[in-house]
Parts: sequence; C-alpha cells; structure tokens
Amino acid sequence: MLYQDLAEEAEQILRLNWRDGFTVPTNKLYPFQWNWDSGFTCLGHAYFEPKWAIRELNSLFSGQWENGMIPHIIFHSETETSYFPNHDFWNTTVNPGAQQKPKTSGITQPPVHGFILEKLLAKFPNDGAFLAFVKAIFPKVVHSHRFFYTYRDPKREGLAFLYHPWETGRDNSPLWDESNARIQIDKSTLPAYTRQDTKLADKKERPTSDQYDRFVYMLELGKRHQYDGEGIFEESPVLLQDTLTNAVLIQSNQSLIRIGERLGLDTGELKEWQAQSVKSFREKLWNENLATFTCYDLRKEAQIEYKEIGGLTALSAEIATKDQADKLNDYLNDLHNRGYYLCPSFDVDDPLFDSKRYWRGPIWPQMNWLIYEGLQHYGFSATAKIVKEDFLELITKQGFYEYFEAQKSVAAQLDKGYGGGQFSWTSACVLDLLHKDQ
Ligand code: 9WN
Repeated sequence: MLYQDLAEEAEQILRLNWRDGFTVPTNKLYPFQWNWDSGFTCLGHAYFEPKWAIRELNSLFSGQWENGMIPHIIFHSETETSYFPNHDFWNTTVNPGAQQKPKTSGITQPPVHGFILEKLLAKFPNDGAFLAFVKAIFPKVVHSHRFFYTYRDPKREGLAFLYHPWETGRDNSPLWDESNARIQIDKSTLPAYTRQDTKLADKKERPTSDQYDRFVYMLELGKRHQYDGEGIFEESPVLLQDTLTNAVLIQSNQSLIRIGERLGLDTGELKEWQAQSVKSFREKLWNENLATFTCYDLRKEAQIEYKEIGGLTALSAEIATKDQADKLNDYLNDLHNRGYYLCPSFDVDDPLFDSKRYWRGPIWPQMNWLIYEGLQHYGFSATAKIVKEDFLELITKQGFYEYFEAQKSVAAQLDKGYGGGQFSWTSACVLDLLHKDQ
C-alpha cells in the first residue's frame, strides 16, 4: 500500500467515525467521546477539516465538571446502551458539580489537550476563528489542570495521583497488578453488571473478568466519595502517581505557558505548578537500576519497578536529562535489534509481558506518536525514524487497528491488528506522521 493510499484511508476512517460534533474512537466498541482519544483525533482533523478540531474540543469540554475535571467519557447519547459502564451506572448525580448535559463518567484521563492546542495553533497561527477559539478554551484547559493539582495532589508534591486504572489510559497494565490485588472483592456486594466489550472484540485481547470486577469495585469506591471527595485518598487501595499522566500534564502545562505568553493570557499559576511538577517528577520517578522513569505507588510508598511505555513519555515532555534520554534511546534500540516492533507497551523480558492482551505488551499508535515526538526533540532522529516506519509498516500490513503485536516473528503470521478496527487515533497519528519530513 502506498503512503498516499494510507493518508486517504486515514481520512475516510476519521470521516466515518465523525458524529456531527465529536469523534468516536471506533464505530461499535466505543460509541461515545473519549477524553484523550479526542485530543489525538484533532491532529487528524487538522489535515482535512480543521474546524472539526474546534468542534471536537468544544464537545469534550462541554462535559467539564465544576471542579475542572474532564471526564474520561462524554456520553453524548443517553439512549445508546452498547457500552458498559453506561452513564446510568456511573450515576454522577452524586456530585453536585458534575455536568449532567451531557452525561459523563466520573473519572478522568491523561490531559493531552494543552499540547494538542499548541500543535493546532502552530498550524493555523493567523486564523481568526482559531485564535478566538484558543482564547476561549484556554481558561477551561487551565481549570482541567487545576483539578489535578487541587483534588489529586493532597501532599502538594506537584504529582497527581489516579485511583482508577481506566484513568491511566493503560487499563490492565501489569503496573497496576499489585495495587489491584489489594482490592478485596466481595461478589455479594459488587453490583451485577454485563460486559459488552467481549461481544465485540476477542476476549484474549481484552482485560480479564477478574480485572473488570476490580474496575467496577473502584468505580463504586469513587461514587461513594462523590468522585472527588477526600475519602478517595484515604480509602483507595489503588493510588498511582503515573508517569504518563504526569508527563502529559507537564507537557501540556508547558504548551499552555507558551500559548499564554503569545496571546497575553495569565500563566502565573501554570508556571508555579510546572516548576514543582518537573522537579518532583525528576526526583521521585527516575529509577537508576532500571534506567527509566517509573510510576509510584502512593499506598505502598514505593516506586512500581517495571520498564514500560509510560516512562518513555518523559521524552516528549522534555523532562529527561541528556543522560537519561540516552538510556531510554538505548533501550528502544536494543528492542529493535532483538526483533521487536517499537514500542512495546510493557517490558518484553518480564514474565507478565503478554504480547496480545491490551496494555500488557502490544504496540499502541498514540504512544508511538508521543515517543516519536520525544525522540526527535532529543535529536535521536534515527530511532524516531524506526518508530515511525514500524508503525506505518504495521498499519500497511494489518490495518488501522487499536493496538498491534510487538514481536515481528509473531506479527508476520497475522493479517490484522488487535482490538477495534478503523480506529480514530490510529488514523490521526498516521496522518500526522505522514506529514513529517522524516
Ligand atoms: C475504558 C478508548 C479507550 C482509550 C483507553 C483504552 C480503552 C476503555 C475500555 O479505550 O479503554 O476507558 O473500555 O477498554 O485503554 O486508553 O482511551 O479508545
């Protein structure tokens, strides 16, 4: 398949998944608007319907809560019932400041929108409608960051915690296994529920039923505390200072600071948050033995000692020192030399690596996009080229899927990717990478 054909197919998919105001991640499996998906999707809109990017972000922010939180799902339809958990299961009316029109979930996801906004602004620097949009949404994006610093950082470290694995965007990563194991599941009190995802995607590529019980347990815990109460920090067995989320928060802070300075908007609070976050991220999350940044388990007060994809986002957020960046680059080159596509989502040498199952090993398109950006920033253009070419090779051979096999020898036996097909952020990242010079 030629790159021109890839670009055309990517645009077709984004048009197919457009719902007159927002984009679904994929047609059947995820029938609503997802938080960080919609940010990446705007990268694609920018190439053929730039106004859609404005509508996409406005739709997402129409779900913002009074506390600033952008929920991880915006249920633009109240009658669509093909996804679990639906808006009624979340029952966000427990929080008086929760947005009810549209209905939403009660947790959040990685805050990519600040840096996406900067990417869009760079493409349309003199477009009046676009500048007006950026000025109008700027305080809302800042408020969404304020949510993390106010409600998710009780010790005022500059590092936000997450309590639901869905918030990390890497739902069933082995990173969370130890925290999840602390949850005591009592089937007699866990509400009855029916999964919909395994009717639409291969069971072996999705989280297990035991993991889903834990997702539901944590949802109920959040609900008991109105989704933003102090009791979450006191009670939750899962308290994660996630690399990916905090790196993305830092990256977006920096973008908002630059946007604010250019447009004459207030950046005082952002600068304070940023100084503290960068310092804490560097001091608390680097692990010299593993030569990577690690997540931190706030309940256990210890680093979560695994090599995985989140640590690499310190590159796109420009947090890594030159020496740390060299080590991350070596790690990727080693994987490449050993016959893996870049970048597997979990340590391929760990017994918990599972090349098929969701966030326990496969390649994820939006992560490749972030890592490509980071590698370019540090001048590792040869590795960035591998990341891009691996990704485009997978798409060409296997289609625009949600995630992909990481082992080249196994991938060679497959004619399609994993999870949902005709995926939005996959298409958007393809379009954007195709437009990069190298
Ligand atoms: C739960 C939409 C989302 C992504 C997440 C990915 C997956 C949802 C699910 O799909 O999670 O949020 O039902 O499995 O893990 O990162 O935003 O694409």
